[in-house]
Amino acid sequence: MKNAQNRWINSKLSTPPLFVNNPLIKSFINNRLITYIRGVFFFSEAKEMDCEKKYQKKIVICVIVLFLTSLIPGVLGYSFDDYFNEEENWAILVFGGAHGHELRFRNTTKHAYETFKDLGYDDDHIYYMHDVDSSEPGVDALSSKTRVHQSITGWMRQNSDENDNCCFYFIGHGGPAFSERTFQIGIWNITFQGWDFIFPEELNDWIDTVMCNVFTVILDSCLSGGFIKPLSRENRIVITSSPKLWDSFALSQECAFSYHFINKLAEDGSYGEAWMYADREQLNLTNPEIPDYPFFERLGIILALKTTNPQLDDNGDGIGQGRFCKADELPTGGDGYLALNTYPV
Ligand SMILES: [Ca+2]
Ligand SMILES: [Ca+2]
Ligand SMILES: [Ca+2]
Repeated sequence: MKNAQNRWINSKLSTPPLFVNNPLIKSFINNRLITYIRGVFFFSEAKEMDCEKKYQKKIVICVIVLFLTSLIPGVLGYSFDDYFNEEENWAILVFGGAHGHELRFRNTTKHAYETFKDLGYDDDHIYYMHDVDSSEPGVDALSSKTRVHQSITGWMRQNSDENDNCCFYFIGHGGPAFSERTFQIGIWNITFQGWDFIFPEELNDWIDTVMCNVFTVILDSCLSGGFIKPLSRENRIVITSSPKLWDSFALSQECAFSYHFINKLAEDGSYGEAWMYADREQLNLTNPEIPDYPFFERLGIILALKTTNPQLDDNGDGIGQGRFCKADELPTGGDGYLALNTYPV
């Protein structure tokens, strides 16, 4: 059963058929086909009604004019998509791997998956990658850099079109990539028993291949703010649990940022509302959520959580918003308008 599922997944990840991306065919389908069909029906109805020759002539002229104007993009505004193209939502969830904190990462990714399901996503609209356990409910594949790459440039690119919304949600470790002079997120590759790293520029290149309405990237990892500048684009929301030079922290059972963020999404919050909620709730931390460590360790965690600083950019200028030790309200600094109005469903 699992092998059959894997074969199906592999087929989901294959390159899209040529016609999907052929601009000429897409343009014909989107802009012209409906017009031609309407013209032909119009003409055949007139013939059936057996109207006078002079009217038939006028109808032929009308159909020709209709045909010619339909060649000018956007003039008639009747689009195949307007009638038949659903607005769909696609999500990729990645549990990048644990190095310690396994339970928290695992719980967080599961929490995200179950919330997306409760919100109405079916398994055909979620691609869920897990670091070591492919038997977890809903898991499509074990995480690897290749899988992440293929899930975006294959599965998501093949499925999404211009009126759909996409989300890439990463939960795991992040840090500096000194040799590349940038930042990275880590993907544990169980086959090779080692870490793969994804850099912001390549993640951006992969996401750029996806056609959609709004693309939301959520990164819950240390130093994830380092991804904001390279990922920033128009119609793209970039949400990170921390700025580029600060860590992200965990509660007793889950990653702190995502725990609150996902809880707000579950209450039908938008991505922007969920970001504000997570920012505020981390500052309002209550003791039962803190791991049951000795006093000074607990104190350290409380201080760490109170200095968390989630970031958000959605206006494409490469600059994220979010202040240390302060609950931020959106919109601010030009960001937040898109995120406040974009929902997972
Ligand atoms: Ca669509
Ligand atoms: Ca910005
Ligand atoms: Ca803040």
